[in-house]
Amino acid sequence: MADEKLFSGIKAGAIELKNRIVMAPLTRNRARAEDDSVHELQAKYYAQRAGAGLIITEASQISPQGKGYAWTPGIYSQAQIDGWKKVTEAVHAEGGKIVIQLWHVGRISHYSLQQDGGAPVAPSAIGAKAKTFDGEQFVETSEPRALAIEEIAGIVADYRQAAENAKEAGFDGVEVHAANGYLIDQFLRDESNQREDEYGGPVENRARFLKEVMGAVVDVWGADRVGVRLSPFSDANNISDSDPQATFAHAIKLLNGYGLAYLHLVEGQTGGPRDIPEGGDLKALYDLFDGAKMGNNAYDRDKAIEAVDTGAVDLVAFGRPFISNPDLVNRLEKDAALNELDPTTLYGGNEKGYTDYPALAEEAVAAE
Ligand code: 8OZ
Repeated sequence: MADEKLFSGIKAGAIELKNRIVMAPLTRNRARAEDDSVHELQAKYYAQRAGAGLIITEASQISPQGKGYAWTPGIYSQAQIDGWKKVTEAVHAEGGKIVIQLWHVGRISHYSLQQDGGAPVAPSAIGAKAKTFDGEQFVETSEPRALAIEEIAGIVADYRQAAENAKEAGFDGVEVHAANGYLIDQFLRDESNQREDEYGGPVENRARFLKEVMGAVVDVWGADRVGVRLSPFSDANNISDSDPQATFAHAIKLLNGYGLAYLHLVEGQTGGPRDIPEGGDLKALYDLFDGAKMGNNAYDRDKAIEAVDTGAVDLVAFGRPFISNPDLVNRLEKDAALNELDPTTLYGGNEKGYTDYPALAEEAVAAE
């Protein structure tokens, strides 16, 4: 048994983790096409990965309007709640912990994915130069319309209801997805948010939507079962800000006031280089937060052990390694080899490249 701190237990708020290795949220586009619900296939996939100290589910839309890609799951209908119940029960039966990532894509959507075929919504009517997948092909995201101020409370109410639904589905908590150029990130940044009301302008205003969403979700769960994900230095989905250090310092100071379970940061470019731009200081941002810090992006075993040992972070989220290694924690503990990822089965499809990656023991048996 490896005795590095990475493999030791920790409490993130009220959530007790058996180790500090987290399964990052990973979009896999295998929900049922007819109702965006998960089912036995996802229950098996997540249960296989219950060795993680914590699983964060794939991003899950809080409403039909919050959807931006084909076959991503929702958490707003009874069928979706019932599907997620299968997942949480399967993960708990294997001794794991699981939170659901609450998602609204904002402008990263396409007419064809919106319930009424209408425009996706955003803080301002400014399109992203980004692509989405509509079920047949990759398409340019559609021009969004600016949300009327009266509509914003309705979206906050959707977050509240989704948080309630997550409770009914048996999760251990929720993570608010405020990263990667989706709706909350669009409000935070001064390129995508050019509103002239109290949700736009100075950072205090741009962070108002985040604050209202956090308030609603914390109301449902208690702060110690709520985490949040930010990607301060990522330009994922064509997002940008004139001063990300100042924007995210403000956001994190605000978040720190709640006593959340954890702060989850994408370190550098989402799914890309870990580089931080000129004027950016990740440590300074982490230092503004008193609770558990979770780091993500291109960690390997050595880097994760070191980051936890030095106290740079308390938890490390692994993404792609968890796709191809259901028993990733066991493999990291043993310093065993990792399975290669098949990039052709990441998004969409069935059990191939999803629930058929072998664990170590199975591999040994298969090799005999
Ligand atoms: C990959 C493909 C589609 C969506 C994110 C939810 O970047 C996503 C996502 C990732 O946060």
